[in-house]
Amino acid sequence: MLRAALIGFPAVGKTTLFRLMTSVEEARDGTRRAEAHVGIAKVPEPRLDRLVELFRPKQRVPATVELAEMVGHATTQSLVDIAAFRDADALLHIVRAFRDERVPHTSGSINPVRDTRTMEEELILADLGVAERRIERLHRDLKKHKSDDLEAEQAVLTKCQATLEAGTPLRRMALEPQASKLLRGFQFLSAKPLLVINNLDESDLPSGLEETDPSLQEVLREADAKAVAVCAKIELEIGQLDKESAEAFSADLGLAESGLDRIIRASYELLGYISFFTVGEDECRAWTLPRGTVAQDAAREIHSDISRGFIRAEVVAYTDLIEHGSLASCREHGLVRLEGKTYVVRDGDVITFRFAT
Ligand SMILES: Nc1nc2c(ncn2[C@@H]2O[C@H](COP(=O)(O)OP(=O)(O)O)[C@@H](O)[C@H]2O)c(=O)[nH]1
Ligand SMILES: [Mg+2]
Repeated sequence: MLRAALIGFPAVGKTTLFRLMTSVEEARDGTRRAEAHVGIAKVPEPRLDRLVELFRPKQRVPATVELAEMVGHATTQSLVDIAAFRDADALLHIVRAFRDERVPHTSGSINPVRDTRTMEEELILADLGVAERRIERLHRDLKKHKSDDLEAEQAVLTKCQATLEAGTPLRRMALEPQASKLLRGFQFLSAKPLLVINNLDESDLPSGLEETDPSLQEVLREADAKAVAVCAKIELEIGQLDKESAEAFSADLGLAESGLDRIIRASYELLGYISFFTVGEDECRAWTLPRGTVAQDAAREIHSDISRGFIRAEVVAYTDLIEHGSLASCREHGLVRLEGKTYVVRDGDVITFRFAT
């Protein structure tokens, strides 16, 4: 499951978006609960709807995304301290472009470019603190006894330190696989993929959804980040309408898809995530994977037993299945492939796992 952290300065629309996107709220982080809301969002997936039409299962189970929101007096340091943020696969930084004078702006003016920069600087500073503390520690330990492993760690961290001191986020650093593995445990914030969510003013619709301000684009390029625009206030209004009125209102505003859909789709693109499906009379279900995942690891998403006892995967492409209308017909046409443990799962694969228990 993809885990994302919603971060941002106060009163930019984090809670509004969190409520729009999540259905359940879970308590995590025990005592620190007051600093992080954690909820689950369903991933919009039109292909799953088509499969449900075909199989008429008892249950339709979408893939889910876990969202953690910074609340109350959370600071950048909280991002380091709270597991729900530190362990996130991606950071979603909400910046305020809406002008509403009734909502006070903490830094006095509306400036998404400045806010994007400032947050990036804070992430870099938080990482620099982590790197410096570890380097000091390594320095002391290495004086006591030599160790190749610790020296290798020191070398990589010193490179990170120089990068951060130059004001560059770690996500821009080209790393050998060995080095990235070494760094994984640190969960550096500026190394995480970053999606900037521009919370637009109503009056910016619909053109603001497609066009990113050139100076923001420049900052995004420097940060190696992506952006997506939404208007939380309008989404909230749409959410209160019945289905028909919601569709008419959205069409009037030129909104082809909901803000939730835009954000999740952009996150998937940013992270290079793909969907695969399992189908049957009981349930049709969508699953999420990082691109490049092999069949045996995909099986683990479903159950560790399936991965352990993996025999083979029977795979048919979504488009073939829709075209032929049933798995039996796909089999007759030789469209169901038998794949082994190391098969790299593709976006849209419909998979039946065969396993021994
Ligand atoms: N006009 C306008 N107000 C918004 C929008 N998004 C959020 N707000 C308002 O801004 C205030 C702060 O929003 P909230 O979601 O609590 O921000 P947070 O502090 O980042 O969690 C609330 O009064 C919201 O109703 C928006 O897109 N347009
Ligand atoms: Mg809030």
